[in-house]
Amino acid sequence: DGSEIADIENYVKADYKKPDPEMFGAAEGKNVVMVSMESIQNFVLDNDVEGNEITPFLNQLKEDKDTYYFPNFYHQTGQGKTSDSEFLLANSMYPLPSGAVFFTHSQNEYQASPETLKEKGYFTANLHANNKSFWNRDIMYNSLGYEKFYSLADYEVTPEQSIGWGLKDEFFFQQSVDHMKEMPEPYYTKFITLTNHFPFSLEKEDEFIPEWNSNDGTVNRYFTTVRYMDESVKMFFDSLKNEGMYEDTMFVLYGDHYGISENHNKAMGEYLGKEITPFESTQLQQVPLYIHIPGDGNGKVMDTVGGQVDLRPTIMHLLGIETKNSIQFGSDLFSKERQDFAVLRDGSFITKDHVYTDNTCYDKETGEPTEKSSCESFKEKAEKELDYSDRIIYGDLLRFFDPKTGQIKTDK
Ligand code: GP9
Ligand code: MN
Repeated sequence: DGSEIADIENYVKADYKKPDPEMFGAAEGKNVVMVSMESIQNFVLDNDVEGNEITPFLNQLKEDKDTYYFPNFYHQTGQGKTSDSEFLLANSMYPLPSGAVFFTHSQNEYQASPETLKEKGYFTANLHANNKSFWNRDIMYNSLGYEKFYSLADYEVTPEQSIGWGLKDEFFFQQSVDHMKEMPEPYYTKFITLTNHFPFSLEKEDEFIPEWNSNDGTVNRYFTTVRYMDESVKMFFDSLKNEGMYEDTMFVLYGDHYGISENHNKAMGEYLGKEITPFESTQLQQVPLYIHIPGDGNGKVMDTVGGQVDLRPTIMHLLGIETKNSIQFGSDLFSKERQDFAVLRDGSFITKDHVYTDNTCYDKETGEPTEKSSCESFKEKAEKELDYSDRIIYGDLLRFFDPKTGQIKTDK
C-alpha cells in the first residue's frame, strides 16, 4: 500500500534541487528534439585516428555560443541498453540491476515526462527505424505516455539505404524531417540512431575516415561509424536549418551507453596510451551531453558530474515546468544547489573528487586508490537510490502516488 512509498517520497523531496532562475523556462514553448546517439563515448570527442578527426561536427558544436556542453556526464544503463537509457530519460528512475525494465515492467504505472508534456499541450513522439516491438517499445511507449511512434513501417527502407541493423542514419534523419513537418507544435521528440551499433559495419563509400589498424577489428571500425554518425547529425541540423525548423527548437544530444566493452581493453589501452584500470573503465562510461538552444547565446561548459537520470528534471525546468512534486532520482543539471554525483547501474559512482568502483575508492585526479572513508557518505546515497528505484519498479509503487498534488494516495 501507500506506506511502502512514504520513505522514498521523503528521500526524494529532501533531495530536490531548486532550478537556477536564469535557466528555468529558458526553452519555454520551444519544440524539443532529442537525439539518442548510439554507442558513443566521450573518448572520441576532440580526438583523432592517425590524424583524422572523429567527431568534427560534435567538436564544433561544443564551441557554439548556444550550446551547454557537459563533459562529466555518464550513462547509467544496464542490460536493457538503449531501452534503459530511454527509461532513465522519461522517468528519472534507474533501470533494473538485471534484465530490461522495458520488457519486465511495461504494465506498471509510470508518471513519465511524455505524459506530463502531453497535458501541457506538447505532441510527443519517438522516431526509430526499427521494428516497433524491438525492446517491447510499442507497449512501453504507451505506458510512458508517448502519442506516436514512427517505427520501421513509417520509413522507406531499401537495401541500398541500409547497413547492419537497418536504415542508415542519414536516410533515417532525412525521412524523419518529413515526419516532423506533419507534427503539431510544440513537439517533444526523440530520434534514435542506429548505424553506430556493434558490430559497426559500414560500406567503403560511406566512410569519411579509414578504419584504425590495431588487432581489434571492433575498435578499428568503431571510429569509422562514429564519424559517420557525426556527419548524419550534422546533416540533420543542416536540413532543419534549411526548412526553417531549427530556430524554435531545443536540442538535447546524448550518448545512450558505451560502444566498446571491457573485452576490448587491450586495444583501448593502445589507443589511449594508458592501461585500462577499473578506474579508467569507469571514466570511460562518460557519454556526450549537449543542450543546444538556438539564440540563447549564453552557452558554456558545465562541469557538474551527472547522469542520464538527471535529464528529465533538467529538461522540464528548461521548459518552465516545475518538478518538485515528482518522484525522481535525478536533479536539474543547472541547479546551483546540485551535488556532483552519478551512480552507475553496477553501483560504481562518481563524485567531484572521487570514483568508486570494485570496492575501491579512487582519487579522481590521480586515478590512484585512496582511503575508503572518502567515498563512504556517497556510497550510502548510491545504494539507497538504486534500492529505492528498484523497489518502485518491483512493487509498481507509483500507483500509490499522485503527481498532481505530490501526495501519497491514502484511499487504496
Ligand atoms: C535497437 C537499437 C539498438 O532498436 O535501439 O539497441 P541496443 O542494442 O543498443 O540496446
Ligand atoms: Mn544502443
